[in-house]
Amino acid sequence: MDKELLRVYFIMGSNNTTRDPLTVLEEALQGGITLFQFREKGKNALKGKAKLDLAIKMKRLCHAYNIPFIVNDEVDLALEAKADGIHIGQDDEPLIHVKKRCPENWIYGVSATNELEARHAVQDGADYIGVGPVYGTNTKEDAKQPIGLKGIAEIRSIAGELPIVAIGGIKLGHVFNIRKAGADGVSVISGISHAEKVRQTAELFCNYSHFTASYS
Ligand code: 3NM
Repeated sequence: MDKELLRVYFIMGSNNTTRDPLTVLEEALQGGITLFQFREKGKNALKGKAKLDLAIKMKRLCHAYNIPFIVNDEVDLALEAKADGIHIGQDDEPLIHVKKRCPENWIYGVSATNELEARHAVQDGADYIGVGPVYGTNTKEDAKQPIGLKGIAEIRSIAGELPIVAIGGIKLGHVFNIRKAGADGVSVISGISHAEKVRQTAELFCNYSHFTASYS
């Protein structure tokens, strides 16, 4: 995959905002996010048809802005919504199984917290690795201990040419150091979905991430 897609990877479910999630997503798209992941999990998460309907609406919106639509964890939902890819965690169905029942041209992402998990992700043929949590986060209930910038650098050295994206507690002020530590971009939930001005915040994330890339 083109690592530029990871520059600002926005993730959201309906419970990551108190506003209309489609409006929030559209504002983030207007701000220039480069990839989107639908992650409908946790308290008050939608289920069944309501979840699929939202996924399809979000996919259409992403496609109107030429941005790929990725689904978190749920392979069947991703297939039904005709997503562009899937992101799987360490506790989900293994990537090699998932790949057997999904289109070859999809984007396949895998989470890794340490070098061993990253090594497996590379061996199993991930297109990118989501590395984290870099900082503390309140968004993911079962988040592991933060791995910091050192953790990014360690996984960068394992990943070789494979694109990596940092996740967990990322705010605007972190972007420079995260990119310098070797990540190709930042994955953000609350830093964008809870922002007072979503479009402008997404735009700043894009500018910061772009600036660091050209600076290094
Ligand atoms: N995965 P926020 S941390 C979804 O470490 C997710 O794999 C993580 O949300 C991991 O940007 C996380 O609001 C939550 O901190 C990210």
